[in-house]
Amino acid sequence: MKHLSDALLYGILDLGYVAADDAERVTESMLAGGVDVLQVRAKGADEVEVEALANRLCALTERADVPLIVNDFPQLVPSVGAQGAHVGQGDFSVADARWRAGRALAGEVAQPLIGKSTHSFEQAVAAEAEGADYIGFGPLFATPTKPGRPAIGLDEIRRVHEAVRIPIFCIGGIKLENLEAVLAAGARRVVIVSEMLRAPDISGYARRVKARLGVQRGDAMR
Ligand code: TZP
Ligand code: MG
Repeated sequence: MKHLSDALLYGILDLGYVAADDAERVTESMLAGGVDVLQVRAKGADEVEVEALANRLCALTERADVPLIVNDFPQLVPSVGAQGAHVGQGDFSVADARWRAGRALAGEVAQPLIGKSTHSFEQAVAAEAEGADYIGFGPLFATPTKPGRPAIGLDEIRRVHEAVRIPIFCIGGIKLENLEAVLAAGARRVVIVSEMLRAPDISGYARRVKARLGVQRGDAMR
């Protein structure tokens, strides 16, 4: 399984943009384009629906060796065979999510990955202290994918990267047209939802973003 520390592009199969019966095709396209992590997100869907969807995607992510992350329902991690769960500020604590994600099949899901959404420098530092494996940091820009949440802008990205050691995935309104500005502000890893899912050529789109993020990483290592 690809390690999170190598992940640059985090994709989300979001039912707000993808019809459920198109989920496999879109997931395959994202994986073919080099998405390093795949989250399944279905706001408004109940646990049974999310489990069914995640089950369908698990075989695909396994074949691609990409971690599958379930949004909002850490308790589904063992039954689905996913690698982890993502929780928001108002959801479970990291410890609680980890317990739910790992308890049923503790032997098989030894180390579920737990990610947490953060919306400020303070929340980012707190999520690492709480034991999260990674954080989302945003929304950088206002976005219809997460309506009603104010944009936090680019100003804190560098400070968060200086203070937080776990992987930081910047998120929210990121597009090819602002990616340079996001990276120039100190970001290394990104989540892109709507622009990727709406792209006519999803794998080509992901490849373009990955190429740009990879160049950035190469620069950092020199
Ligand atoms: N959390 C913060 S912003 C966001 C989530 C799930 C949505 C990001 O979607 P998009 O379409 O890339 O702005
Ligand atoms: Mg949530």
